[in-house]
Amino acid sequence: MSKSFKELALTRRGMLGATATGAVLAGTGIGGALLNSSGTAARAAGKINLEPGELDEYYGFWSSGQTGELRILGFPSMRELMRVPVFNRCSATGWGQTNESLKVLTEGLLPETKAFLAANGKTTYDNGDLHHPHMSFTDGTYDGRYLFMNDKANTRVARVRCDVMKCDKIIEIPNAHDIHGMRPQKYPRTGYVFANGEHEAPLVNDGTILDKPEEYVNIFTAIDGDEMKVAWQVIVSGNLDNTDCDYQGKYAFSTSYNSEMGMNLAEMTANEMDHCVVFNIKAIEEAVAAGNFQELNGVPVVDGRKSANSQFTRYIPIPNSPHGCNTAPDGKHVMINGKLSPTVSVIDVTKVDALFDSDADPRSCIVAEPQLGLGPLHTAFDGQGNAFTTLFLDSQIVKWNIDKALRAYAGEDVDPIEQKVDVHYQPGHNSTSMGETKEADGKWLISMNKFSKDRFLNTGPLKPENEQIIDLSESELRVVHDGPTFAEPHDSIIVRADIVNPVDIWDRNDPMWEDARKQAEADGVDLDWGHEEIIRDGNKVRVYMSSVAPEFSMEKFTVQQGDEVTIYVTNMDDIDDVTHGFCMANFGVAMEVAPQATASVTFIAARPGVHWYYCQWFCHALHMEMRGRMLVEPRAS
Ligand code: RUQ
Ligand code: CUA
Repeated sequence: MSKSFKELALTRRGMLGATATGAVLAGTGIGGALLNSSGTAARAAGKINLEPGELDEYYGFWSSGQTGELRILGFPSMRELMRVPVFNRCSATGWGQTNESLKVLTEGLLPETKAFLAANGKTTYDNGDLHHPHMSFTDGTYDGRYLFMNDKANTRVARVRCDVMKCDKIIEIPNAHDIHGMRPQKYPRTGYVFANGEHEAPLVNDGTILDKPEEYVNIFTAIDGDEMKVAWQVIVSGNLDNTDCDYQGKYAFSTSYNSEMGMNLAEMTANEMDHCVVFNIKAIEEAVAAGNFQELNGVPVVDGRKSANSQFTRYIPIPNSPHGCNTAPDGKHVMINGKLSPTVSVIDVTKVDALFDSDADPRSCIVAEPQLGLGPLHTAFDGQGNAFTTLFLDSQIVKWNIDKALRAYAGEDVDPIEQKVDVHYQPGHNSTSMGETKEADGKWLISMNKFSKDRFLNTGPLKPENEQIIDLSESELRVVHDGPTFAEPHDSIIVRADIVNPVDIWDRNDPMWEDARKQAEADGVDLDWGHEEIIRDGNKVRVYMSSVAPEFSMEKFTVQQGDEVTIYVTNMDDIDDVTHGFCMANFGVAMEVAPQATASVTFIAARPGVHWYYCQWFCHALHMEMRGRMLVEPRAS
């Protein structure tokens, strides 16, 4: 199977010349025809090429894969608006270096991880693999409170506050390994964030059991999204890939490409059928409330393996190494994308009760299984009864009608496939505007293609990915925009702009700056304009200063070689967009200080001499003059 997977991709690649040329020609011709007098492409769904100063209709929240950050785009213009560092180290903002970010990055780590990092001379990981960003829900649609995202590389889940667009919590998930699929609960609200551990390992992974795969398990986790604490976990049979949940608050669903529990490719792809696990949320909650669980690393864990015969899970056989898991906005159907099978299996959630209540055949909840093409990975929706599935191997998006698929499965002679569109090339995820909510509006679709090959100027062996937009309001679907992106967005969500309302300046009392405020209070420092204080506390020195463009309140300060210096900068500007920075040259220290924030950074003043600090965010005509000196007195030896 693996061989043909590769061969198919190569064959497809060989055929691309003709396809690509055709698309380019079509693009020029039709695009030209669509230009209005001002040269702007006007479309029924809205405008892609905005006039200078025009705003987008949607926010796009983008993952960045192994870059580890969250990206904010304007959609459909695809203009990148912001990068929010999460699992990565960010040179511009000081994320991973400021005391505030280090707290977020370290406080949720498990004790053994802290010890492991310390042995490697670190306090935190500085990489991550962020695949799936999803917004919190209330009553089946986005509520603008939080964004949640996974880290496959280091088994974490993070939360970004939508009011300030900064990460405020990161937790490491105990017992599980390598969080991949992740979705927030849709109803009644988030609530839970469901997270799949993808890779198998012994339940207690302390080295006692090593090369005995028959004793490995996999873990499904429900996180309390308000508290950012693990609520409970379920041991499952097989591994876990992607997940989604229903619109009723009863079930979550996860795909498994390795029901075989294989450790190599041949073993993992041995069976024709793998499965989708259904999690019975109420049954699990009841068991946890009744104390029927085993506690492991402070977390209630229940056994949902096939052998446990519990009411916690059911296993629905699905062909063949399924990947994506997507609930339709109709509130009724969950699409399981077959990957090595050319099919998408459609689960009817109203038929899932019977699996638990009367032990019905697990496949009895499958109500359609259309053959769509090669390599179906993910499905998106227009809210009008149509589904759009990415075909990785065919390099296509297939539009198909859900109702027709149901009828075909019931025996009627009807073809559910409406259209296939070539994309360039090898799509993974796709997303539609508001498509994973009950408010799917059917306007736009983005295809997130893993390869761009010949679509952009050559950047050498490492090429960007290509994200292509399809205007769903056109009767004949075609690609209307190419967008290169850096490593490696997997997934995205497209959110109506009115749902997202960030603030312009920080609240001085924001929890993000709480530690700094408390320390200032303890030191008797009033964090107001003009404050400049140096508090000496043994070999610890705390330096407090404020900033108003284009000045720091302190033009110089003196410390001794070897002192542990903490710099607190309060940005007293309360004007929209006047962000300052603090960079201590040749100390590897830099941070962002946005309006009304009090950011802090700590370092050892191990170098004697004169050292300049400067504002590294352009803030004023006299920004270059916004600087000062740190004088480090040599220690008498
Ligand atoms: S996965 S290309 Cu990490 Cu979302 Cu499917
Ligand atoms: Cu302050 Cu530049």
